Amino acid sequence: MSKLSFDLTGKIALVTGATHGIGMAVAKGLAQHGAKICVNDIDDAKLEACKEEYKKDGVEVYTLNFNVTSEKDVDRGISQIEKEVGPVNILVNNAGIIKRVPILEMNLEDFKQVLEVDLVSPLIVSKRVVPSMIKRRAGKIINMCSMMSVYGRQNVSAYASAKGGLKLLTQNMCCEWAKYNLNINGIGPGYIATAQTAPIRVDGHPFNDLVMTRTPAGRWGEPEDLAGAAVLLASDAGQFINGQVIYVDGGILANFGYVKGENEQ
Ligand code: NAP
Ligand code: GCO
Repeated sequence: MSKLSFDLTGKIALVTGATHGIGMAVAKGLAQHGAKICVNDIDDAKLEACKEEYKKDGVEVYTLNFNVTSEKDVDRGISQIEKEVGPVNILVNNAGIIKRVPILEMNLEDFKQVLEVDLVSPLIVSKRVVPSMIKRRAGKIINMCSMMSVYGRQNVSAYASAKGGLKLLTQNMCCEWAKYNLNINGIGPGYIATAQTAPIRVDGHPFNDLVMTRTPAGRWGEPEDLAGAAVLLASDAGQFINGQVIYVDGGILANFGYVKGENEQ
């Protein structure tokens, strides 16, 4: 049996929205295995600041500003990467937003904005990158899904609708593009300690208590916990994984929940 290859040397990866958080950790993991990293954001200050963060781990990133919800901006951004770095071999659709509002209080514009960023933009960026991957008969797409690709919960209707849709979009991309030797998969993080969850992670917040009781591993995930799944899905070692979502959740999806104070027996 030939040696399993997790080597990404010579590969160009675009990780959207990776100036911090999960995207940065995933990008650093891909870089550790040899990939050249491209990072976009919509905030020039964050793009500038992230270079130093990446450099601390020896990673020289190529940064550029484009908005993943705009087809025109995405075309400009990908054309710039193709011209200045090379064709995208690995695309991680990581950029995302969340709005925590009860359905009856959420205005339509906010609902649509979440869908635009979390569901439509992975389609926009993938559609711009995939023709070149098809021509080269090689490419990896990783869509950043969520626990909310499987579960609902109060106040995140737009986000859950988007992430549930992203799971099925991932499966449909697989159905149409796997025959060209492309791998399209998702990662479903559990509850991860980033800026996005900071408001619900404060000590004593009921949601923090819920995560601690629902997560068998008994902790919030760290962004770095996601890098291994990304390297697997981006590498030849994951060549026959397609249309899947790998949940990196400390056991949440396996667990109905503990009764507080329950004895161990
Ligand atoms: P985060 O800290 O909010 O980072 C999201 C990134 O996306 C930011 O860099 C943001 O840029 C960027 N972004 C937002 N809108 C954009 C746009 N229109 N164009 C380009 N970039 C845009 O979130 P995170 O916690 O690292 O999460 C990253 C991904 O994992 C998201 O898709 C999220 O839904 C998903 N996820 C997170 C968790 C969790 O527990 N944290 C769990 C499951 C899934 P700015 O900072 O400039 O706005
Ligand atoms: C929330 C959290 C979650 C996480 C993640 C879980 O408010 O429910 O922010 O949605 O971000 O998606 O996988």
